[in-house]
Amino acid sequence: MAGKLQPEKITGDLSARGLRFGIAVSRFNSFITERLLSAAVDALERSGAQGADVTVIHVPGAFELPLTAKKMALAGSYDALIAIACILRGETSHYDYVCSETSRGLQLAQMDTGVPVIFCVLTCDTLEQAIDRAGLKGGNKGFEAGLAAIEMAQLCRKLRPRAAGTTPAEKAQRQ
Ligand code: INI
Repeated sequence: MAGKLQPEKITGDLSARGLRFGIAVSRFNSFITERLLSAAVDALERSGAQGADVTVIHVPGAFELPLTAKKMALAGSYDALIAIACILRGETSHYDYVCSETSRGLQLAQMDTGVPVIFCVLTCDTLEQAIDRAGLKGGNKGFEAGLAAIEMAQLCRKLRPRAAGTTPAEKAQRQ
């Protein structure tokens, strides 16, 4: 008979107490990015993060986020990182290069280091679209990023490699 098996479920809870977070934020389009930053810090604080456990680093633009995130991850001081920027489409193809390299670089940073890097990068056609996502109609993507950082930090703690000799297969072999 099917349907009896109860799978083990692993989830990251939303308590930030005792966790350390790094936030890299772009100065470009700071009217938007500072609002995203405030909301991200608000989410961490309301979930129990202490002031000393949150570090904010400002960078010139979105394109500088991947290297900054990777260096922060390699420092070993953070359970999760948040990368914040706002990229607005202009008249040339510059937007496409900045978007693709920023997203690719941030994904590489988390895959190379194993430290979660939350993608809080708005990619918008208009300033109005960005404003909507930084505290107006579309909520605030910074707050969502703060919660995602906590969840991923908690999840990654639970997914740490087991010590040698303690996997279920190894235990079964000894019996
Ligand atoms: N950086 C942004 O964060 N947002 C933008 O909209 C943007 N535009 O449109 O040019 C932008 N450009 C700067 C870029 O991120 C780098 O800082 C710059 O090229 C220096 O490397």
